[in-house]
Amino acid sequence: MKSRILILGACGQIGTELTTALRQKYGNHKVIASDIREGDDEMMENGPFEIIDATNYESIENIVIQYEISEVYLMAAMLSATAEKFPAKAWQLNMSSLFNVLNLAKEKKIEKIFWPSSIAVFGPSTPKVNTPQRTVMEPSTVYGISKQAGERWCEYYFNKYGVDVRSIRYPGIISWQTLPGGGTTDYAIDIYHKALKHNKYICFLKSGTTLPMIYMDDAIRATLDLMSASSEKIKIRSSYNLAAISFEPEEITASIQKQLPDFKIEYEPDFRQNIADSWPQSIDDTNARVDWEWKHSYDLDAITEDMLKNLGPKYNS
Ligand code: AKB
Repeated sequence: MKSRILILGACGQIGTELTTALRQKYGNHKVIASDIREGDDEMMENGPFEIIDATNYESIENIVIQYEISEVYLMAAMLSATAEKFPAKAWQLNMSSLFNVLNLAKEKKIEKIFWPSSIAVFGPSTPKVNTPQRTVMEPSTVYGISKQAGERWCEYYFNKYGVDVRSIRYPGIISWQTLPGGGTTDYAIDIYHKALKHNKYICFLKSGTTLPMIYMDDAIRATLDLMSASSEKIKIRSSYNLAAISFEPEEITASIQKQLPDFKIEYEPDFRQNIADSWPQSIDDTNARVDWEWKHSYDLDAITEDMLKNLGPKYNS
């Protein structure tokens, strides 16, 4: 029986930690990491690694056949802020990579897919507080439009072709191992680096901008739990709302100041403010909690403690 896993986009923020977690769970040789570029030493040395362009169907198919892959985690994507600068490229990458894996499953070359969606599927007309699973969705960003269209296609491939595709609408993900690239929620990571380096952070969002966030450890656990849940439990084949905490820049600042009392924040909002303003402030994730027993464990102070503990040595703090 085929039983290997392929991660597309393994060198990105989520892909890096997902690769480690999957290798710990299933064994290094069972998890094939891939990206358009080589990863760090740990990524390259701990298990198989292949260069794959996720927009190229044949190059994915070759690796699927060569390694007898059964599951694909498609983590390659262009995030919200970068996608606003390169709309056509973002649409091409985000959609064609998804069609490639959906079609591989339709043709029974793989058995299961994980595809990440995002809170970006919601837009300015969506209820902002405790945003329900099913509600008005009129995303105003290229990234959000691609994620919403992707969700529709996932559900379509499940209903029409029986493709076992599973998905989470990730909030902003906070992590220390790999820097994020080109997202709007990235400020909540950058702030820790700048706190340790300069004791000051200039925030590209204005004060009072509340956004839903989650710690990487929780996000990875949610992903593994969703993928290992039995099929009958997965009632939603578009994408599950997922929540942990919500905060505004003042609150993360106050949390950091508990450990670095002299830390200061200033505000210089840029184009990312419009993106943040179009997104929910908090998310209702009852379906995930009921269907596959999702529960987060990190609150803001626990995140701050772990971030500063792990990033401190990098800045000699
Ligand atoms: C972004 O900010 O673009 C991402 C996301 C919320 O999907 N972190």
